Amino acid sequence: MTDAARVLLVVDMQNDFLPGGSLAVADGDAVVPVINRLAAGFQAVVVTQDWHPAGHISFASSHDGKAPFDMIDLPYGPQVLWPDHCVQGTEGAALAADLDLPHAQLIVRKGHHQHIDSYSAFMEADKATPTGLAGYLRERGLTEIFACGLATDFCVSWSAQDAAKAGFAVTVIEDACRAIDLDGSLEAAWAAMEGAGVKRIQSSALL
Ligand code: VGL
Ligand code: ZN
Repeated sequence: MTDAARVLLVVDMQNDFLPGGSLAVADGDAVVPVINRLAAGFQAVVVTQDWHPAGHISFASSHDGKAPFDMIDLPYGPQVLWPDHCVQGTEGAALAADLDLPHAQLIVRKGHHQHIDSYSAFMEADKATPTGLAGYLRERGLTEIFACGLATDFCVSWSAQDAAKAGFAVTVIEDACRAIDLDGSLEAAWAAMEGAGVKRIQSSALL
């Protein structure tokens, strides 16, 4: 595989997932300089943004009597309820100010349907509605995906698994990610990613 086939997929590096944000991932800001260094080595860089309408179905505040991190059943399956986060156009939804990716070519916004969540950058949580990212990457001949960002056990993991299912070669750069780790979700995510054929490396392998 040539370098021209490689793309760095930078997942959800947004203020609400950083310390001080509404759904802060512990130590999430620590990956910003790592991602900036990694991105310098990639011709192709694609960024994702979690991008929910106000009152989104994944917000605990949208469900009477529910609290953040409760689970509910939706028509497409079980859903974790989150604090309100990454509401379209808000400062919380903006990319981390210190992210230095001037050469990034595409920003994929996901989770924008009121009644469907989307951890994955490829397929919404109903497992039926594609985001369009697979087609974009295929048309550009970008077949080898290196994924990083937040959170390892939700949006990075679901994106990596869906990409592998769609036929891409996928590697997650572990130290360029941080996890939410809800009830063992990080360990479960690595097992699921391994099962899907996703590779796991450290950034030192690329830097
Ligand atoms: C994410 C929970 C809810 C993520 C997004 O980016 O991992 N997690 N929405
Ligand atoms: Zn979200």
